[in-house]
Formats: sequence, C-alpha cells, structure tokens
Amino acid sequence: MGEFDAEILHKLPTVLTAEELLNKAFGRGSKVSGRSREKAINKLATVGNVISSHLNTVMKAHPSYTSMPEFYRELIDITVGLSRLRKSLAALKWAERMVQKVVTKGIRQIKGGKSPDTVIRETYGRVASIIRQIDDELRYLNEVKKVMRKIPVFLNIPVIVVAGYPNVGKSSLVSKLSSVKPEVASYPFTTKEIYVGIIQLKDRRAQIVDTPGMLDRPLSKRNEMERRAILCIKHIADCIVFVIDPSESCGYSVEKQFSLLKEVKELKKPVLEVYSKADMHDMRDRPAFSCKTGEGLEKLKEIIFDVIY
Ligand SMILES: Nc1nc2c(ncn2[C@@H]2O[C@H](COP(=O)(O)OP(=O)(O)OP(=O)(O)O)[C@@H](O)[C@H]2O)c(=O)[nH]1
Ligand SMILES: [Mg+2]
Repeated sequence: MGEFDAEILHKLPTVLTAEELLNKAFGRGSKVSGRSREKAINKLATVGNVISSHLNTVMKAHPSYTSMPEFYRELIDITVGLSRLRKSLAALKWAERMVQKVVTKGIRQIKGGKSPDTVIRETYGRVASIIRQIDDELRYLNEVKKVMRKIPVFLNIPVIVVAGYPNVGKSSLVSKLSSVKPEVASYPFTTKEIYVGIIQLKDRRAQIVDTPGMLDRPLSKRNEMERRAILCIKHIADCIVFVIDPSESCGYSVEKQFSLLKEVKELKKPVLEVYSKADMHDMRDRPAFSCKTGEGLEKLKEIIFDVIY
C-alpha cells in the first residue's frame, strides 16, 4: 500500500458551521476592548486570524487525494465524492483569502482616518457574508470527517478478503475467525461497509476483510456497497475467500453465485472457493464450513495459511 498512512483520514478536525465560526471569531474580537484606532485594528486582525486559523487547520488536515493509493482514493470517491470534496476545500481557500482581503482593507481604512466604528461594522458584515456562503461546504466537510473515521486502515500484513453473494454467511465467518464482529442478519445487504479483523493463523497474523455482498451484474450497474467490495478484491486482497452457499437459503441460486465467482477469478488473485452453511447441505467437493456447528473452521484456517504463506 506504499508510504501512505491512512491514519491521517481518522484525524481530520471537527469543522465549525458558519454561525459557529463567526461567533467564535466575533467573540474573540469583542474581547479586544477600547475604542482607539489601534484597538479597532487589533479587533479586525483578531477576527481575521481566528477565521484563517480554523480554515487552514481544516484544509491542511486533508491529505493529497491525487497521490494517495488508488484503493483509498476510490473508496473516498464512492463514500463522499472526490470532486465534491475538492470543491469544498477550494471554497474554504477562497473564503480564507477573501476574509483576509476584507480585513486588510478595513485596517487600511482605519489607518487612513475612516471612523473605526463604521469600518468594523462594514467589515464584520462582509466577513459574515463570505463565511455564510461556505456554510454548506463547512457542514459537508464535517460529515466527511465523520465518514472518514470508518475508512479501514491496513497494516503491513497479508490481507484475506471474504467475498460472495449477499446473505451467504460472509460476516458470520469473519466474526468466527477474527476479532471483528460485523452485524449478521437473515436478509441480503446487511453489511454495507468494509470491516477489518485480525486473524491468527498458527504463529502469524493476517487481516481478514468482511465485504458487502455482491450480485452478478456489470460494474456500471453496481451500487456503492458492491463497489466497495470490488475495490477490496482488486487492490488489497492477497487472497480471496469466495463463499458459496449451496443450500441457497441466502435466496440466490448456486448458478448465479458461480457466475459471480467466474468474474472474481478474472481479477487474477488467488481465490479459495468454499461452501458455507455445511449444516444445511452435503456438498463436500470444496472445503465446507458451518458457523452454526463449527465444522470445517479450523481446517479452513489451515487452508488459508497455506495459500498466503
Ligand atoms: N444454518 C446456518 N446459517 C448460517 C450459517 N452462517 C450464516 N448463517 C445465516 O445466514 C444469514 C446470513 O448471514 P451473514 O453472515 O449476515 O451473511 P453475509 O454474507 O454477511 O450477508 P450480507 O452482509 O448481507 O452480504 C444469517 O441469518 C445467518 O444466521 C451457517 O453456518 N449455518
Ligand atoms: Mg455481511
């Protein structure tokens, strides 16, 4: 995954709304008391600094989305929209510059002899108008901060990606084999995000990834959840555990599941084909396991170990 440290995505700062930011800036400005020209200049400078400092903190916390690994870039694009993200950051930059300009102009006017009270009133009005114009962007960037915390960070150890049709038992398996406990439910598309757990394989550790279920259909028709799963298979998997539910209690035919398997195999990564829900069928021409009875789970770990090491 290169030199990129995905932790940076978990450390984005909280972004104030326009009103919160203005309250903070004007509140700080009002603490500069007195009516002399010097004080008035100080007041304006303070307001400008508070706003610049907040906007710069937000902008600087974001990594370069152009140079980060494709996996993260695409995942962020699916999740928050990269062009929207870039536009919002650009809007902050614009606002930061505009506020500085307006403040500098105000200070110049005070120095030039204009009434400090008038200049402060006018400048505050202009600053408020600029910041209110980026309120949508500020709110969106705060959402981005929250969403980014769910983006998985991968360690420098092998990655096993568990994939397959919806409802076949992927999350049940990941939950049995690792430290992460994704939600399990009897309906398709329960898993919407990517869950990463640590799996102990003999004396070694690997990461095991639970992905959202996928249907067998063209990429252009795929939803956000399916695209997340594909990204994992394409970019981060050292090995894919493809789960097939021969009991069809998942609600999808074996035929459809095999058609998806064929597509996954075209991605040219090691694929381990396994049967889930072994308590419900007798198919044993592939490794079979049951999360209900525990059958086949230890054996499956051994097979995975042999594939990745
Ligand atoms: N009998 C039986 N049922 C199982 C087994 N494993 C999972 N199930 C059931 O199958 C259903 C789906 O399980 P999940 O683990 O949520 O399946 P999933 O593949 O993660 O589903 P999505 O996240 O929606 O794609 C649940 O009702 C589970 O209880 C098993 O080994 N035996
Ligand atoms: Mg699931």
